[in-house]
Amino acid sequence: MEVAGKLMVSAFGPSLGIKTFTPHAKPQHISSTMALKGRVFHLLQFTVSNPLAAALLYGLLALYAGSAAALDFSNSKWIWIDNSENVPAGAIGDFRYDLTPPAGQIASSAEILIAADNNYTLFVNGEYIGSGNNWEQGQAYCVTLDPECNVFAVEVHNRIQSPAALISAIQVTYTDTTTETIVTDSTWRANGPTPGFQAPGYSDAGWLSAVVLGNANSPPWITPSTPPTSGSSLTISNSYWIWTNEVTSPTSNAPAGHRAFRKTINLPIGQLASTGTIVIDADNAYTLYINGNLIGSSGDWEVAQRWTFTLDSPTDNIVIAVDATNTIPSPAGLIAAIALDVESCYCSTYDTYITDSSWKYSLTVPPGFQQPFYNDADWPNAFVEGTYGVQPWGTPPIVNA
Ligand SMILES: [Ca+2]
Ligand SMILES: [Ca+2]
Repeated sequence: MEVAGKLMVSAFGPSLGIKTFTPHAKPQHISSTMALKGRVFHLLQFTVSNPLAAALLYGLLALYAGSAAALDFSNSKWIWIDNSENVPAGAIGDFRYDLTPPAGQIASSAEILIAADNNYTLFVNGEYIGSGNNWEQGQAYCVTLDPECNVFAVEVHNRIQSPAALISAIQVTYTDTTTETIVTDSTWRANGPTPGFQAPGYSDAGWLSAVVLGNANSPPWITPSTPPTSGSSLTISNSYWIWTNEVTSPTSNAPAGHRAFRKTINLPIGQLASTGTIVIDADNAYTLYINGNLIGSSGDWEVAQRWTFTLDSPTDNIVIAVDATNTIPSPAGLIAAIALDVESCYCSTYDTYITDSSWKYSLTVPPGFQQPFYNDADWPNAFVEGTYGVQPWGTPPIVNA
């Protein structure tokens, strides 16, 4: 018994810090000493009576170590630009984190988990990555990093006079497959609204340290949920209703007619996707295309549809195109969320995208607009009407199409 116990400690103690087993990820280091200590502590609780039991335990603990390695918010802090609990409506906080790899390490990719009170826009190395509007629901992104210099930049917008904050956990993977986890804390830099702050070359030397408002579960917040790990749980609860500049609010009347919307997703270098899931709803009707292929249509805004799709071949360029119709002068809107199965990537979660102001629209539906090569460079950005739940639409349920 004593021998088996010692075997486990000597086999697990060091090796837990070297390899974990995540189904969708390459072997990774666990860089968090706290997590490591936590696991070793658990390990010492076990006593075994024979080598077979020890072997079984070894397997179970290896699985445990793998599952516990999934990225979450548990070590992240809610941060803001000051310690105000009563942030004005419309206030903006800009945040930056400059990643300097340890000596001799070359950055490869990052899995980013993020949520904000209330709206965030995420940039990596100056490039728009994604946005969200629901502090209770985290979103995940997988990005390819520059070998040496990387800047994570987030703009957060407070909706009404209320607390405001950002929370994030970023797992950086280096080319030797070791990982490092960065969390929001006072090492992030913070400032008020700063045009161009997301550019890698911008100097934040004059910025202050971000102010830590509390742990992930500190009131008035709760720990944001982690995003779906499969398309079957994808929702639009984190998405925005969008339309054209013909509306000024979700309840204003838009003219009747067809409008075209497009969203181009360019996956970072080295990442490809060929399958995914989309949840979509439109007032009053939509016809959905992905990379030129007709996916489906619906004419009932009271129910959203979940479609799964498979592209002809893996690609790093995915274009969502929607012909959306308002049947009579009345409110009009389009809302969607897309989850892509990203391949050839260290990250183990889906990449998720939502309808937001990065979508483009046209007041006409030009022939071929659904093709990936169609040039929408002169199309304007969509008008954001509100979040899922806003009237007049409320919370349409999702059915599998
Ligand atoms: Ca708020
Ligand atoms: Ca309508």
